[in-house]
Amino acid sequence: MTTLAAVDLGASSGRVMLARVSAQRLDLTEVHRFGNVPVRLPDGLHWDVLRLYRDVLDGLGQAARAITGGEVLSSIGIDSWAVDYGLLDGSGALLGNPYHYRDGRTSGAAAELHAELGERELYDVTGLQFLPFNTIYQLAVDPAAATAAQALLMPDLLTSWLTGVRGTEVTNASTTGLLDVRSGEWAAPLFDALGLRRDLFAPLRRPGDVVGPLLPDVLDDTGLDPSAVVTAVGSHDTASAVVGVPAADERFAYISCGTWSLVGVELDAPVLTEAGRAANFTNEGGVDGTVRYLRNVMGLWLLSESIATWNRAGPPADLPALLAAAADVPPGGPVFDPDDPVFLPPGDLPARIADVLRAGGSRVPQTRPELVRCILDSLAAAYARTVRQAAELSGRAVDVVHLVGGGARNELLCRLTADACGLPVLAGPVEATALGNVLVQARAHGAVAGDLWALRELLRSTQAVHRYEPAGV
Ligand code: ADP
Ligand code: LRH
Repeated sequence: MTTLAAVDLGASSGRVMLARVSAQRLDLTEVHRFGNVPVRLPDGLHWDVLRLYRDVLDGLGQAARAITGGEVLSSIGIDSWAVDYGLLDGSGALLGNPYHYRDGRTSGAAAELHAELGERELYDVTGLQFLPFNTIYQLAVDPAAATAAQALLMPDLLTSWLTGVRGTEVTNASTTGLLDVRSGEWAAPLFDALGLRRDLFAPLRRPGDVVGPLLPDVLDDTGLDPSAVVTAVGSHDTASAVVGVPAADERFAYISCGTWSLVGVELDAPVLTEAGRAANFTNEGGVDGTVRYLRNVMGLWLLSESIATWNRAGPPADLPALLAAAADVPPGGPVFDPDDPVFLPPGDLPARIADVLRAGGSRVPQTRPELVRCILDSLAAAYARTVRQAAELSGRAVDVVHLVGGGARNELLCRLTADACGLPVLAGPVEATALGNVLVQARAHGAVAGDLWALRELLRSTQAVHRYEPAGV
């Protein structure tokens, strides 16, 4: 049995999980969970990266204390949300607080870059969907980028603080808009066009590569044994989440359902058609050279930011109670397009949803449960549309939809999704990302063997899923 730790940083919360893995066993225990609360400064919206690092160290300390007897922690893997980065100066010091992808400074950046480089041409090189906050657009408006010694994506930044080793894990690099989708290497001409050094990002590394041991200060801080190493995983959380999908064969679609909902299929090779580009489908790099052909759907952000809005005005809203009341709202209510970019920035989402509904001539929900139901109906419709498009655009037949992440706790959403898709929804694991993270480490350290299907077989024999049949089938 091998003991491993997964650090999984989502946009709304982070966790450090302890895993015990063998060929027949996969146990996951949460040792530390913490909020990920961004901070608005006069110059924009930032991640509280030092707070996050403090929580990572505290979580690893908890992991060290949770290990008993002769057990040793072999390895640690870190994943986080994509696209964001920290800049370092020549001495390795962080140049300012990393920006949050929801910060508004990139508005207009894409249009300017597209006028210069061409939107189709960019897609043809990178295969990446257009999101206004892709790293390439952030770097284009970042005055420090041209002079910085190095840029590190968020999981790579935390990895470098733990180990002193700098690298860029390739699944996350594929979300920057600066990686060539065919070669899997950095697209040097794009760096040149942006006036960036070609070696701005540290060299690429792959999931399963051993990064190195922990620095002495980290050992002091956490009480971990010096034999522990950090191992690269699918450091883009969605790459790890898709490893953690307990699919039986390739005829599946996934909804990685958290702050965002990432909806698509897993392929062996990118699809770079004009139809796919026009539908804003992306080809993100997965573990073992797989491709995640998917589209971002705005996700449970719509719900969490609505609740945050209500909480600013009164006593805290209770999510399970709201969902129970939303289940009693009759079907057939109003729906809106969750992917309207107006919903991206933080702030009063109920007001923006009402504006969008009004503008489309739809009835505006009058109560909180009605609004929650409207959000969930709209998400389920968007999931169904996107699953259908993913299958059509890729030619991949889909028999089942796996819904993983925090959204798998939302029974109403799972039921509505099964009904809208007309397909069974298999919900869970909730912690698919942490499971995908530990499985890649476990394989790298010899605790399990085989391809992604062998890893998923272990998931299928150890993790509970809940099946939702579509109504009327
Ligand atoms: P991320 O990794 O992006 O931070 P998670 O996968 O942790 O997101 O999912 C967070 C979401 O899970 C929340 O926004 C919430 O909608 C949903 N969630 C969490 N707990 C529950 C619950 N008990 N019931 C229903 N939904 C839940
Ligand atoms: C989900 C996610 C998603 C990205 C977004 C920035 O957490 O990594 O895959 O598009 O965050």
